[in-house]
Amino acid sequence: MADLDVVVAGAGFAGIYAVHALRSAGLSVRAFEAGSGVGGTWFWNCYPGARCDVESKDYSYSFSPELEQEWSWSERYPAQPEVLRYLNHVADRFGLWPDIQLGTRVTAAVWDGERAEWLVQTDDGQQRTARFFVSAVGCLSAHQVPALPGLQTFAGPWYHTGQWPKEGADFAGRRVGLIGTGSTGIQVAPEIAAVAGHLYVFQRTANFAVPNRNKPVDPDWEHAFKAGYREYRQHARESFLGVPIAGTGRPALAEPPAQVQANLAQKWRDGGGMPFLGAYTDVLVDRAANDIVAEFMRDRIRETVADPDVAELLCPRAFPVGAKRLCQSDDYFAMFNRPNVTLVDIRSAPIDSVWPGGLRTRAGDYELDALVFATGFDAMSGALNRIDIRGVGGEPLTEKWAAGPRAYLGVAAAGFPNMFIVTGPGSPSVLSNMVVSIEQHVEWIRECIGYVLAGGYCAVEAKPSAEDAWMGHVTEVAYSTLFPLADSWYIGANIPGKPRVFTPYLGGVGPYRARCDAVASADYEGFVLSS
Ligand code: NA7
Repeated sequence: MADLDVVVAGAGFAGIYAVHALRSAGLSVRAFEAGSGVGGTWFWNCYPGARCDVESKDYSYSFSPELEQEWSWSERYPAQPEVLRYLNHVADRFGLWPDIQLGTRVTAAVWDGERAEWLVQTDDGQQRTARFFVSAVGCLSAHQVPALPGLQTFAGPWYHTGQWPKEGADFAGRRVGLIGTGSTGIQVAPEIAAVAGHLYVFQRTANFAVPNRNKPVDPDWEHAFKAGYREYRQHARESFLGVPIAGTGRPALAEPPAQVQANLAQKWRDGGGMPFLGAYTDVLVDRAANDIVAEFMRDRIRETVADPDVAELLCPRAFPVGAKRLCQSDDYFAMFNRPNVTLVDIRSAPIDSVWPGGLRTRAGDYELDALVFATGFDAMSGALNRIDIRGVGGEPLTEKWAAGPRAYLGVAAAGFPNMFIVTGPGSPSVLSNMVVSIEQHVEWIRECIGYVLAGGYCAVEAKPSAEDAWMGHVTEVAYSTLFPLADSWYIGANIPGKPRVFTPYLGGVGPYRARCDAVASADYEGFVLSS
């Protein structure tokens, strides 16, 4: 008999809720978390300026009406320390600590077909058996430092934003080089510029950013909003993105141009990426509509950045707006008006190497005291691939995923019985409000495990044919949009040598939930249940 019903890998938003939900269903559960605290992404990404780009009222658990009423967010968009406080509060409030082992990384998980259980190993030398293995390792946990020749010779400190030191980094008066201008680079840059002697931003690809218009949460507004929280949450679950959005519901191309400009200007004043992109129905599927929005955004850069050459270099042109994660910042572009900030184009003159005193590009040397990498993650599959996971017949997951990550409904991989992946490849995950998608997956997994146990089965496994059909559908939906036109981490393009497979499901959170529910109602159609 297995030691546990379920081992959970990770204790971020997904792992925390998995422990609570599975334990509440009467199962014995143990979560192993590599960090010395809970929080996952929100534990590791503690760089200055780290902030969620989904509003706090949306980016929070809905499973407990009491929690929802008790907790008060201080800002429209929560900063990293507040998200971390919230997750610690959840762990306290629901008494989860006894079932979460911190500072312990899952190193291997091997399926034993004879015993129908997983043998899970951790880096402290433990071996635990469990009937089910639930991955809650997150979509953006395997950080990526580019292999720059000479990095080890650099005389100063260097950091990756996804592994930021808890004690912080001191940039006061220093010459700092920042590589990466994605969501993270755009958040951290103004914070560094505010204290550094000089900040050099090394830009390979210019990026779009909308204003946050972040502000404190007004207590009267909060009180009124919370009165309708339950109904709001239901709308969120049924919505496309996991956040109810009031768009026009019309295509931009069908509207008079002046009206489109006025609407976009209003969304710009309101702030926020999802409402801005969601203003019109055709922005992410029709290049002509997308170009209108992209040009509107380039105009905002031109009117913000004083030096026209710098402004032009900051104008994104390499991909449709929204096809890479839309960044949010109130002060990134204006930062380039500071005398202590220089934008360096490493598209035309790429980085050659690092030398002890700084960075060498093909155009020349930059003297630097510190380096910051905001270069992103091996997304979607990276964190799971770093665990030695072996399914039926000892097949490694890395081998199964050699041509790209895949899973039936984005939650279960054929050949890996009794294993579930919260927000796995092929589910809405990163292209939705993660908390809504996490709750949906955890609850679906809880029901599935309940079904297996109640039916006296020993294993549930996705059929290869169901997985193939599902991933075919994921691809088909993705290629009906503009998303595949960008070299994004959604498609694995940010990792040299990674197969180009569009991984998140773009069919919408509400329809996806309905599909998962239909599969469950049809006695887990597409799965094999074995006795
Ligand atoms: P992203 O969005 O993957 O951005 C990484 C940035 O780093 C991006 O500007 C990259 O340029 C740049 N990059 C990556 N590798 C290199 C090398 N080798 N040389 C120069 N520049 C490089 O990561 P983030 O952390 O910003 O955001 C990840 C998600 O976290 C975000 O989408 C939110 O969902 C939260 P590129 O564009 O590839 O030319």
